Order: sequence, then C-alpha cells, then structure tokens
Amino acid sequence: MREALDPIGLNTARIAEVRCGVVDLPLKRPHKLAMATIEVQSNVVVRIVTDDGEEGWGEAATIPGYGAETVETMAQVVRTSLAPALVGTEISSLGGAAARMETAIKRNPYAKSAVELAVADLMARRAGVPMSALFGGRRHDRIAGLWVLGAGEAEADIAEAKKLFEQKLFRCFLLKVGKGAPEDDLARVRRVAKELGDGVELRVDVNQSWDEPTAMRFIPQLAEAGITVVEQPVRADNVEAMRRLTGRFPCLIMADEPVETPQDALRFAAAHACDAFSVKLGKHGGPTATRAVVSIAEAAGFRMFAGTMLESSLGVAAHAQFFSTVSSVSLGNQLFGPLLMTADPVVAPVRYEDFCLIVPTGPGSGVEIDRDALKSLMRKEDAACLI
Ligand code: MUC
Ligand code: MG
Repeated sequence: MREALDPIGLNTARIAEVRCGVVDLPLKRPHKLAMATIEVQSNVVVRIVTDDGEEGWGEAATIPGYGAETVETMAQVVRTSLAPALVGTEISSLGGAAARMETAIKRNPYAKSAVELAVADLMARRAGVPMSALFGGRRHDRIAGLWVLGAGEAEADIAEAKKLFEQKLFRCFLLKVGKGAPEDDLARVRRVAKELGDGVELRVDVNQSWDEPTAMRFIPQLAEAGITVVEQPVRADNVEAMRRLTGRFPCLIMADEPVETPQDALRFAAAHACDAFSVKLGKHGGPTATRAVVSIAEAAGFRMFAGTMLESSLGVAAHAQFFSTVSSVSLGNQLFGPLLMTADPVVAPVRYEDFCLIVPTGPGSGVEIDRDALKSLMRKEDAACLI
C-alpha cells in the first residue's frame, strides 16, 4: 500500500502546547497618537509546540484606546479559550485552526491572529517554506514603507524625517494628528510639508478624532498643503460621514478602525465609504480572516495599506509574508515598529532597504526567536509560559 502522502508529518503531528506571554518593548521616543502616548510597546507573543517537539511563534500588538483588546485580555483569551481549542488537534490546516478558534470564542481578533500566525509559522517551518507559501504564494519581495512621525512637534518630526530620508529608509511619512486643535495640526502639517519639500509623500491619521464639520473644513486645507491620504478622520461608527467625505477632496480617504470583519469591509465597499483600507492581521483576526477583507477590497477596487499596531520583527515578518502575496499593496506599509524600538526578540531583525521593507526568505516567518532577548523582555510573571 502506497505510503500515505504525509512526508512532513502535517497530518500526524498534533499541537501539544499553546503558550503565551507579554513582552514590553521600550521605544526610542514617546510615540504620540490622538488616543495615547506610548513609551513602552507591550505585545503578546504565542509559542506553539507539537508532540514531536517542533515550535512556531506568533505576535499581536494593540494600542491603548485603539480597539477593544489589551495585551492582558489577549493573553487571557489565548490561555483560557484558544489554547484549549487547539491542543490535541493536528497541525495540518490553518483554516481548521481558525475555525476552531471562532467556535471557541467570538471577536477577539488580535488574540486569534497571534495564535494563527504561530500555527502558520510552525506549518511553514515543517514544510521548509516561507509562510507566504501558505498564503497563496509570493508576488513581491519588498513593500514600499511609510514612517509615522509621532513626536507630536514639527521640529522633531522634520529632523526625524530628514534623517530617515537621507538613510534611504523612508520617503513617505504620516503625521499623527487629532490630539490637539485642528488649526495647530494644520499648521504643523504645513510646516513639515514646507521643510521636507516635494521629494517625500505626506499623509495624516486622525484616529477618529474629528466630527464631520471639522473634517469637511480641514481636509481640503490638508490636501492643499500636500497631504495625499487622510486616514480615519471621523468616528469609526460614522460610515455615512466617511461616505460623504470620500471622493470630495483631492486626497484619498482611508478607513482603519471601523474595518475589522469582512462584513465591515463589505459595508464600506457597498457604500463606497472610503478609497482605501488599512489592512492589519491583528485587527481582522489573522491571515485567514484578513484574506477575506483583502478579497473584498480587491473586488471593490479599494487601495490597500499594510497597517501596523507596532509589532516587533516577529509580527512584522509575518505581516511581510502575508502582504507579499497580496496583488497590490499600492499604499505601501507602516510596519516600522522594529526601528522605533530599542529591543527586538529575534536573532536578526527584519530589513529595511531603499525605502522598502524586505520580505524575509527563510522558512516560516523568516525570523528566528532570540530566547535570551525574549526572556529579558518578557514580563516576569509570564517567563515560565514561553521558554
Ligand atoms: C493606526 O494606524 O492607527 C499604531 C501605531 C501607529 O503609529 O499607528 C497605529 C495604528
Ligand atoms: Mg490608523
């Protein structure tokens, strides 16, 4: 009888452990958004081990005040709902793992993404291929990058942007606005745009801070100042306002916070309530769910941006693997976290070169965990969970 076709043991190996812990990653400078100022970025790291001793790693990040999860709730959901749903099952199907997690608990997309990415890392490593092979196959080996200017002050933003441009790391920048008065934001944008000149592209992210009249009044002035994309100008639930703002000004309107599920994506597509989506593995719940959002964006003719929630190289590598398989990430990526952090729990960080993020080529995510670094960054109470 022919040997069952299972040369790498995908159909026989079972998940023996799903563990997680929180890492605290200090930033090089405070990162100021409308809803939070971050000095230390805390992320959830998940480690999955099979009964034949192989392991896979995943990461998810979130920002205080951005969404409905915190790293503490994510870790709790992994331990109490997602791990029991997967332990004892075969490591043979990413969709199967996603379906079991969906049965175990609704919502909680960030926690699910960290686990599904660990499963994908493990499956790809066992097969000796990059994760991109599990996501439909690589189309790009690099993705144009964007840096978020979060110092909150024009002079510091200008100095930072000039340095990164001279290093040929970034030539597209996004200013975080919405924390202070719109007039002050506009003045900062004008100042930065004037200083940086035509060689760079400038965008803003309002993180839901304006009401519709404020957006109507200030978006044309931002466009006049050279802003090409305005991200989430109004509250996430105000789809109608997003629809009225879209196509009205000479800049793109991008939806971020409100587009979590494929149904959200369909709602924005049906209403043409934006020109572009910020697509993020954690926000949608992992690669399987994110693929559905991407397909809707492609069908609607929306442009896509590979967003971030400040992942380390572990999560950035997984995002790079996924987005290398997406037909057109025409608005680039903001997966800049490792360059803003003073520490990274991997042996060799992801690479940025010639204004792009380079998609790793090694097996799995393409980066290797540095256990000593991970231990030093891991919260003490979690250390036993991961190593
Ligand atoms: C976002 O697009 O709102 C996370 C870090 C950052 O700079 O922006 C957020 C995500
Ligand atoms: Mg955003």
